[in-house]
Amino acid sequence: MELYEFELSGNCYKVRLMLSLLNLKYESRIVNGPEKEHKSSTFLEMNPFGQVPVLKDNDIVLRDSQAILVYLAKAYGGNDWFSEKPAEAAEIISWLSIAANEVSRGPGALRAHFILGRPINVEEAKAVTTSLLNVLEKQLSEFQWLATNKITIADIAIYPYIALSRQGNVSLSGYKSIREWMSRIQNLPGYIGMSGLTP
Ligand SMILES: N[C@@H](CCC(=O)N[C@@H](CS)C(=O)NCC(=O)O)C(=O)O
Repeated sequence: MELYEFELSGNCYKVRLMLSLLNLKYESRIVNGPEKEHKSSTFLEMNPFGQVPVLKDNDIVLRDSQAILVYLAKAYGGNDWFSEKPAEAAEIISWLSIAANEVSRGPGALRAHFILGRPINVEEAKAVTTSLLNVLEKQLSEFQWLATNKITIADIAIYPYIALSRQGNVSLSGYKSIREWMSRIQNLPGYIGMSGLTP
């Protein structure tokens, strides 16, 4: 497998983490962001949206970190990480949607603003973040994992930008259950981190 990625992207880290938890070998292809390699015609053939991550598995080319998690779980995760039960599958997918929406518009946007200087509406991103963290805290004070009674790709989809939230000037000090959930993830066999993560 080949992973086209930016080193500092939380969405790319999400895929690296999943590959590592599944003990899968892959080659990292670092895409040259400053030179806009992700907007080149060769790259746009793999992902017309011009974004990383992209995962190639032989002749299968996949874009979008959430979709890649689904693929890895189904292709290589056995019966772990996803669920065939309709209600559980829907619950997992609802968290994948939250990863692409609230997580991205909240802690993801704040991090991009404070470390990369991306212009955003800071007040709006902070409000999205606070309401997201409150929902996560409540869920995780009642359950060990987000979607089912064991870890799934829902947890892996949400984890990176929550664990990186300190880089967006977001404090998790008032969120005990979220911090305990993060440490459960950090203790998984095969876990890998990235720079900037809250220990
Ligand atoms: N929904 C996509 C979002 C991907 C995304 O936003 N990628 C960013 C890096 S984290 C990117 O490639 N940005 C460059 C651009 O949009 O031009 C996913 O989850 O993979």
